[in-house]
Amino acid sequence: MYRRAIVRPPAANFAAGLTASQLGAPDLELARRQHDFYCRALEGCGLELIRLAADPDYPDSTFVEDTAVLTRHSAILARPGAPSRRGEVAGIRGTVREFYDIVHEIDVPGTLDGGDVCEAGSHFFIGISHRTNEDGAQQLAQLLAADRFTSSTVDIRQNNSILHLKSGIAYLDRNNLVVMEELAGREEFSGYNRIVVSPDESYACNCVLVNDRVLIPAGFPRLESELVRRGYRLLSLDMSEFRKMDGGLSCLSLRF
Ligand code: CIR
Repeated sequence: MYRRAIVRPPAANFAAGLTASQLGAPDLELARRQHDFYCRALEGCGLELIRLAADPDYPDSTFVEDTAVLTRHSAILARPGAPSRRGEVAGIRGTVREFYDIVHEIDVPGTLDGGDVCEAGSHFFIGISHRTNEDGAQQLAQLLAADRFTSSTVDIRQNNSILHLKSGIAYLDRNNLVVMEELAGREEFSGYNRIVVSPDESYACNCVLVNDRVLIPAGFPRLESELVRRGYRLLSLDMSEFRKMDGGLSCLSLRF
């Protein structure tokens, strides 16, 4: 069960963030409204929100998930692979320390984005991407091992359609893994009940189980019906403006 989540609304210069999506510029007002709905959905799932102030020094800082990995034992502050995002970690360190006694940090030369880290019960998948390097993944794996978590890496550097590992997979519960078609055949995922998502719905792979609900981006009816068929209760959220900035649903919060 999650009790809390850290969120940060988009800043006025949100549109100046990194993106390769070619979906056009985001509408700031709409992004703010979508963020409000997202926050209300988390509260509706029983979470207390820790709301950070918008930070115009970092236009991508609304994607708080990339700055840390929070487990039930400790917090690991990430070291984002994009130089323009590295300073975001300083903006979350104090908040993380308020809630965690044990706070580790990924060090040079490691890079790690939280969006590349997928918790699946007591196992963690760590994506090696254009943001997370092998050194960062190794550092995280060692920190997790000290807390008796297992982990394995998944190299997604050849999968150009996704930015982070969690753009293409989501672990729900009961061994159920939502996975984009392109990654579904990977040996790493063979032991899971794979819910395979077709390419036209692959943005919805980035969904997240928050207590008794699955939060899912709106507009992906086949994945929705498949999840409902498997007994999940859904909350669908319009994510259009975050998608324009390559952001998935999970990256708007750090849940713990
Ligand atoms: C970036 O390129 O870093 C941001 N514009 C989007 C980050 C999205 N984060 C995520 O999927 N975990």
